[in-house]
Amino acid sequence: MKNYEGMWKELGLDVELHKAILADLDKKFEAYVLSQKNRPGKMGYFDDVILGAHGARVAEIIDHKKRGGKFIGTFCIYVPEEIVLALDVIPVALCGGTALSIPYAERTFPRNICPLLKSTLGLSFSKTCAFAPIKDMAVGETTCDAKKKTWDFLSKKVNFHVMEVPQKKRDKDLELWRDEVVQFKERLEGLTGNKLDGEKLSEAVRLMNRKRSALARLHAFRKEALPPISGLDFLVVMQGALIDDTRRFWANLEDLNAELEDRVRKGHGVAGDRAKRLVVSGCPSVLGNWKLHHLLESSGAIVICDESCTGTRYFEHMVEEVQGGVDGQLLAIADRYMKIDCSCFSPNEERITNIVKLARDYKADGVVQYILQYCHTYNIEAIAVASALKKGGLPSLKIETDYSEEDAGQLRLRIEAFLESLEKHVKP
Ligand code: BJ8
Repeated sequence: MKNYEGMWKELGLDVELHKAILADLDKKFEAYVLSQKNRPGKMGYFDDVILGAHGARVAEIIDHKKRGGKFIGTFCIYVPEEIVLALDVIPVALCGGTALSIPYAERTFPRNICPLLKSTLGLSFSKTCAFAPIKDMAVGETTCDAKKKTWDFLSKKVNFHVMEVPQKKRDKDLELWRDEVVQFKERLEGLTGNKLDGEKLSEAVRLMNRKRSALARLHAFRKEALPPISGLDFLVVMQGALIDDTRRFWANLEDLNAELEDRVRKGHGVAGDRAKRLVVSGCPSVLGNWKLHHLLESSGAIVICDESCTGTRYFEHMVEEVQGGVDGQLLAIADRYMKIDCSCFSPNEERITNIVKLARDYKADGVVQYILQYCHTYNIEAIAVASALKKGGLPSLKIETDYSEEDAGQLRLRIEAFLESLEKHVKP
């Protein structure tokens, strides 16, 4: 693989620490992902996306900027990618999935905020995020208290835009969100110096809908009695979806889907038919975080559905293609993003109903609720989720953890006990 040390140095990174973090990620990727047996050949592209995230992708964005384009960092799937792409801006999710950067965040921020946020901040504070020095703007959103207050802090230091995501879904909340989407468009127009063009917006809507459909198709293959792809590999694809070039990603995903279709035709699965089928539901697992999926699948289960932002929440619901100009299309975009059922909404009945439905549709043996430590919204909502699952005759296990490996042994014991209990459970 090409050496990017010179580029990192020029970007002002702490090259030695950056190399240590990448070495740790590569080691985990090798041990958890690449070592899996029976992987689809077309996963090679997505492996490269992950392994090249801090090198090749950064170099590509620098080239884009040299040609006059802009680049923004995001932290959440509420940021409407259609508008970003239509203005020739590259979006990349900057959420951190490594434990190694966390101590650098804890020097300034409280320890009791979620590992995703601390990892993200730590990468930036320790000068080990190659995207940070090249971003023209960062876009945050008000989905949880930790994020909201963090954005206040960061807004004083870098060019930052905050989108207010409402906490309820009444008509007046939708109005507020629509307005937020328009303001975001205006902020991006200011950043790029370009007016949003109707044709380009329609093209971006079609492209993003194609990307979502291809991801939904990939996810649906996992309904098969013998799923042709592991949960870990699905996660790798999703992590790539948040950082890679949209068009290239989509084209490679179509190739992967064609391979999986062939596998299904030949009855070629990645796990035996005795493997327990699990839904993972809750917090996202971003690049660098393969912990839970690895623990589950190396304990003999197969993850057949991800109800998270690195899963269904990212690609559910299409944007309606609207004729007749930018304004109408912006409304349709806002309406689609408002359908995302993050636990920041209250009440959030649709998410709870959706989890039960997904578990049934995917013929799950059980559901694992994945809660990042100190993520209060998912953690508290987990009570209602568990009770709805129980009512539906679906066993569930809640796992609350961080990015460290310290609890891996204990988690494995709990997972094994859960899988054993599923052996005795009679499906309704
Ligand atoms: S839409 S899940 S990507 S906010 S895990 S930082 S919520 S304390 S990441 Fe998320 Fe958007 Fe919601 Fe999805 Fe806060 Fe929870 Fe941390 Fe989170």
